[in-house]
Amino acid sequence: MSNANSDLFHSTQLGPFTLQNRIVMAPLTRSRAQSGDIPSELAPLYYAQRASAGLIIAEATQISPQGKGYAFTPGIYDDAQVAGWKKVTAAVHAKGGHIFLQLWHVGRISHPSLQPDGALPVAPSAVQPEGNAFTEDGFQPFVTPRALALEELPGIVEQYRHASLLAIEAGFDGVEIHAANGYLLDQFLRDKTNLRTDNYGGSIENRSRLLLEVVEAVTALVPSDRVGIRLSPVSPANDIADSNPQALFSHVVEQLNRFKLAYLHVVEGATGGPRQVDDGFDLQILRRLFNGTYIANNGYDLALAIKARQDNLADLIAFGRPFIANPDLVERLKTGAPLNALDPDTLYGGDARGYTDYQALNAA
Ligand code: 8OZ
Repeated sequence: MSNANSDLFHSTQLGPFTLQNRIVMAPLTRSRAQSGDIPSELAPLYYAQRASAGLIIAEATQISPQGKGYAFTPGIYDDAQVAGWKKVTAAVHAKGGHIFLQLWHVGRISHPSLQPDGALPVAPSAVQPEGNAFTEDGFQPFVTPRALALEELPGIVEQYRHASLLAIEAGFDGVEIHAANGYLLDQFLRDKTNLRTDNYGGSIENRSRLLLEVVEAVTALVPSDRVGIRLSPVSPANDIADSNPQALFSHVVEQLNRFKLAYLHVVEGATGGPRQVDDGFDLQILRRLFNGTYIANNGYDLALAIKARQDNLADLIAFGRPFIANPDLVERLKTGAPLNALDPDTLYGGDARGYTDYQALNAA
């Protein structure tokens, strides 16, 4: 069977959208935003070059100044950022693509130099992560975050609500709530990072509460078939862990079913690393529990993606790094053409090099 016969390359429905194919461009941090956390002038071109993806999930974007944890990432909390994103969504739509925005609060994965007034990053509990923050002055060790007071949690939910409002104003087709990779919502979920003794800590129900409140607030504004969520149940990314991820994430997914979301997007394995998961954790249980579209991500290549569709292990497949180096990734996979190699030195920061200058086959 030729690649093109795989239904990976056939159009499919996602909520109100007819996607051109089942291939998703995963959210990818590129750290090229302008001052004011405004998307790069080159971002409209970068995303438009990749608009043959069935769905683009634009890079993680901070929902507030407090939600920022890396140098040069874009925001979605003020009008200048909305104006910048409008150019991106218009460019993608002009090419017939669909684009969601990933809503991001990093929690403790930040540094005072990236925070308003040099404040401490916030988190469910004052637990210092191992590792370093990517700041404007290079890598600096993470600090012990400040535990959020109970009274502050409605303000966190409000940040997500406001950001989703602005995302729709900016022309995005929908939003993805980033609850993966050890950022704020994941920090609340896990018992390694959430030591709270109020209604937001302790039991699995309590640790899931903030996430579900965020989903409720976002879906009160954005039709739920335009809202997705990303989870990374077994990833150790950003020093995260839980004593019983299967029970935790089964509960989360069962609760998410109430909202009839557009999709569940799962980082399978260690983010950007091995796909093998801890013994005893079965991600397919989450797929079966979820009543909706399941997007699989992490280390997929063409063969694995075709197999995942044949065996019905996923509805859509998200590719990350291959999309950076191959703006026409869909065409290349469909025809079996070789892929451009990724230049690791231009992943984060910098200019057009390694951003908008990767060639498509027909442009070479
Ligand atoms: C790589 C570098 C910076 C940020 C994530 C948003 O892990 C990220 C990220 C990944 O989800």
